[in-house]
Amino acid sequence: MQESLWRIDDFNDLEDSRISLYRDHFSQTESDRFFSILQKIQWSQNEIIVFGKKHLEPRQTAWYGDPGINYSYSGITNEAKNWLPFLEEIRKRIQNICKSTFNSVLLNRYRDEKDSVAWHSDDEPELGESPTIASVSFGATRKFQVRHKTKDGEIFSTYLNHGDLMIMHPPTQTHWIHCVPKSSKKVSERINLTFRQILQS
Ligand SMILES: O=C(O)CCC(=O)C(=O)O
Repeated sequence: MQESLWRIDDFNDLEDSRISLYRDHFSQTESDRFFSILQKIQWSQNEIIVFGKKHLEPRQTAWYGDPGINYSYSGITNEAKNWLPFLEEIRKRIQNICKSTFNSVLLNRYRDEKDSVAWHSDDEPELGESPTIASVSFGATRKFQVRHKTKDGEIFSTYLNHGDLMIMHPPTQTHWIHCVPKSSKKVSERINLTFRQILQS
C-alpha cells in the first residue's frame, strides 16, 4: 500500500478532512513539566474486544472528565475521574485555539515501540455526528497515520513530537481512520491526550 509523508502544509489538503497541526504548541519547559506529571498518574491496561476476541490493549490509558461522563470503545467503558489541575490548564489552552469545548480527555501511554493503537476513527455515538478531537503529545516522537475510509487506501504519515497539538476538525472522523503503528526501531515513552466532548443523554 502506498505511504506518503505528509508535510504540515498538506494537512488541509486531504479530501473530506480538516486537520490542523500546531508544532511546539507547548514549550519545551511546559512539555517537560506535563510529561513528568503524566508519568505519575494512575494508568490502566484494559482488556478490549477486537473481532470478538479479548486482548490486552497495547497501551495504557486513563479517562478524566466532568462528573458522570462515560466513554465506551472496543468493549470497555471508562468512568471519568475528576479533572486534575494540570489537565484543566491544558484543556483551557487548547479550547482557546479550537473554539470548541471539551468535557473529557482520554490519556494514552505508549510505553515503548511495541505499544500502538490500531486503525480506527473516533466515531462512537456519544461523540455526536462529527466531533472535533484535539490531540496533544508529550515524550517520544511517534508516527501518526491516516487513511481514507473508502478511497484508494493511500496512507498519509506524519510524526507527532513533544509539545505538538493536532486538531481533527469535522468531518475528518466521518471519512478517515487513523492509527499509531508499532515501530521497528526502539522508542521511549510517549503520552498522548485526546480531548473530546461527550454528549450526555
Ligand atoms: O496517540 C495518538 O496520537 C492517537 C490516539 C488515538 O487515536 C485515540 O486515542 O483515539
